[in-house]
Amino acid sequence: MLKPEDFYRVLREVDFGPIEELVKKAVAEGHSAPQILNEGLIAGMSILGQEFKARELWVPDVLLAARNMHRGIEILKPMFSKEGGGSKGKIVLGTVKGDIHDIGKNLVSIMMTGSGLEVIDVGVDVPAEKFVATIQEHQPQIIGLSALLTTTMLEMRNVVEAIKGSSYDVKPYVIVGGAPVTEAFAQEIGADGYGPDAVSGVEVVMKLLKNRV
Ligand code: B1M
Repeated sequence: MLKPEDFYRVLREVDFGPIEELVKKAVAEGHSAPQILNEGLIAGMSILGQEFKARELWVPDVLLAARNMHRGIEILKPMFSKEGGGSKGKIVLGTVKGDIHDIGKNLVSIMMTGSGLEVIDVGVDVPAEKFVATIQEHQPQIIGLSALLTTTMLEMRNVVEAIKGSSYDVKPYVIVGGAPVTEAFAQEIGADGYGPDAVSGVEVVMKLLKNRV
């Protein structure tokens, strides 16, 4: 049984040593990568998020935790990336303008790569025009948007409108996700799909790709 408090504790450490040790110990004990991710790292980060909200922690604490979280995910990455072979489809993935949160987006990227998709990660704070420009540059079947703030999720509507209103003959599907995003919001802004978590994100993409064949 994994304890979120243990992960919370190592997420707050200055050095990588404790997080590496805890994640490796959980792997050695036979926990699966999704289990370590959800019941350990994300659950620990959730405690931290509550303290951040209550102003018991400050931005530098959270930045430190983000660094540790990325390190933990790096260790788990090979366990997710099991499938090889040709690409099943191409997705451009980014966090929308005004938003620099990237832990969730990076997880989505790992899960998608592990499922055989080619992922082009355009980073964080990405304006609508840049997403549109990727259509010509990369010809993706899907564009995936992530947002973590109730303010920046509104930018998703602009991106969807810019893509749907672009002059390209074949327009990519748009899928959205991130903590404040809901299915109802996705429908309201005209997105083609919504993923509440990284695994569902992959499922939605696979379903959409089947439609396009
Ligand atoms: Co920020 N932050 N933050 N933060 N931060 C939140 C989001 C917040 C909820 C904290 C809180 O108050 N409780 C709050 C938002 C409040 C709101 O809008 N309602 C908040 C705030 C206010 C802010 C600032 C404004 C703080 C400030 O400066 N005063 C500021 C904004 C900066 C900006 O973006 N312009 C800010 C800054 C930061 C840091 C830089 C310090 C850091 C980010 C570091 C980084 O990402 N590199 C940070 C962090 C770490 C958090 C919390 C603590 C953790 C977020 C996280 O990584 N969660 C967060 C509190 C919380 O969520 N508990 C908080 C783990 C991650 C795995 O989950 O990203 O939801 P998530 O991804 C999931 C799903 O959502 C889904 O799959 C993922 C895996 O299952 N998913 C998709 C995500 N994208 C998807 C896309 C898909 C499909 C699924 O398809 C394309």
